[in-house]
This record gives sequence, C-alpha cells and structure tokens, in this order.
Amino acid sequence: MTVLITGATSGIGLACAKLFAKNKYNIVITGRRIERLNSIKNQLEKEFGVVVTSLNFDIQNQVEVKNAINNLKNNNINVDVLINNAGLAAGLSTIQNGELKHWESMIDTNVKGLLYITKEISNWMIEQKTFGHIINIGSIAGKEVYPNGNVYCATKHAVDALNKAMRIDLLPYNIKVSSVNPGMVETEFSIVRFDGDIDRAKKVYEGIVPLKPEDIAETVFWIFNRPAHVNINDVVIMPTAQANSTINIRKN
Ligand code: NDP
Ligand code: 8X3
Repeated sequence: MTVLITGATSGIGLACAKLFAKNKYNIVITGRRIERLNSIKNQLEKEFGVVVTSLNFDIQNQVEVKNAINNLKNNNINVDVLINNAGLAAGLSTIQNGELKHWESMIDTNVKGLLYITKEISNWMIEQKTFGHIINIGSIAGKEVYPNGNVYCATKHAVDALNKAMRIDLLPYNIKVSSVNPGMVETEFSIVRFDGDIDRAKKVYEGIVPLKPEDIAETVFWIFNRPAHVNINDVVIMPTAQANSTINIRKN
C-alpha cells in the first residue's frame, strides 16, 4: 500500500511521513523545498527500508500537480491513501487591512491545491476499483472563526465542506473520506503565517503546551487503521489548555 502525503517537508506532513514509513508503508512525499524532500527520502529509506518517492511541485499550480501524478502513474506507483495536508496561513489582519497576496496564497493552496490533487487521485482510485482513503487536514479554524482569521478560516471552512461533499461523491467507489481538525500545533505554521518572524511565531505558543505534529500523525494513522467497515468522518483535536480558537489558559 502506498500513502501520498502533501506538504511532507515539515510539521504535520513530515510527522505523518515518518509514522507511515515506520509502520512499513511505502510513501510519496511532496513539497516545494527539494533539498528537504531529498534528505527526508534518504533518511526514511535508510531507517525503515521502505520505498519513498518524492515529488517536487507547487500545489497551487494545476499543471505541475497533473504532471507529478502522471509521473507516478508512469512508474506504476498506485496511491491508496491521500493525506491532504499541504496548507498555510498567511497574515493575521482584519478584513479591511488584509493583503491580497496573503489571501490568494491561502485560497490557491488550501482550497484550489487540495482540489487539484484530489481530482487526480480520486479519479485514479476509481479506475483501480479497489480501496481508497482520503484524509483531509482541516483545522479548528474550519469549525469556528476568530478575530483576524477571516480568510484562513474561510479556506478551512471550505475544507470542512469539501470533506463532507467528497464523502458523498466517493461513497459508491469504496473510498473513505475523513478529516482531522487540530487546534494549536507547534510547527513552522506560525513562522510562515508571520512571514518568517520567528520571535512573533514563538509568542503564539508561550505559556501553553501546544499539540505536537506527532499527535496529529498518530490520529491520522489511527483513522487509517480502522477496519474496512469503519470510517471516522471527522476528528477535532485540541491542546488540553485550549478550549477553542480564542479561549486558552497560559502559564507565565
Ligand atoms: P508547516 O508550515 O510546518 O508545513 C506546511 C507544509 O505544507 C510544508 O511541508 C510545505 O512544504 C507545504 N506547503 C505549503 N504550501 C505549499 C505549496 N504551495 N505547494 C506544496 N506544498 C506546500 O505547517 P503545519 O504542519 O502546521 O501545516 C500542515 C497543515 O495543517 C496545514 O494545512 C495547516 O493549515 C494545518 N493546520 C495546522 C495547525 C497548526 O497549528 N500548526 C492547526 C490546524 C491545522 P514546502 O514549503 O516545502 O512547499
Ligand atoms: C491552525 C490553528 O487556530 O491558528 O489552523 O487557526 S489556528
């Protein structure tokens, strides 16, 4: 069985790649940072003896997505499980002060990119007429909205809607569709959100024990590992110290 994880060069995607490889699944890892892809591929193949295929493309670019998946098909690498993880938040501003380039990168990655790859892989799964599982990484931001989160929250609400819609459309083809919606996870997420401002990113997690990427990977793996007749539709997972997007307890 082969598991394709989008956005496996850091954070949640990387933790998923490691956990599936550790459990002896062949994996396909994707991302834009080719040096990281190469070093992760070498490390995981050496450590776990599985086949790791790396695909270097920008998920915002539909032609690049299509070519990358055609490349897999030409090499007879069938994808059984798709983990739709690649995504980002860019900026944290009111709607009136938001930056267009931030909005576009979030919409193009979190919504359009997810759609591009899902279309390719779901059609391929249907052609294979066997098993398929798509696991979407949403967010607590897809369940509620918070001040200044506007467009990021909108993209994750879209993922929540698509998760439900895909489940209906793919039902006749024995393709499971699930989602994991985390609260705060300490990854490169906040560094990206704040355009590389590491000090500002660190403050997000100050005084709180956030989730680790491995917590999400374990949840994804558990969802994947349920018996054939069981599908986990939707999981919301939060740090114990975070009740919702805006209410949490911090220690000084
Ligand atoms: P990271 O920034 O650590 O990882 C994001 C991954 O997505 C990277 O591997 C990055 O690879 C990839 N990615 C981003 N943009 C693109 C693109 N245009 N094309 C291809 N790959 C891309 O963040 P997280 O691990 O935290 O985020 C993973 C997912 O989890 C996202 O969908 C995020 O919204 C979601 N999430 C995160 C939470 C958090 O608190 N951290 C909470 C809830 C959900 P590269 O840069 O190499 O292209
Ligand atoms: C990431 C969680 O609360 O920063 O999706 O939006 S949050």
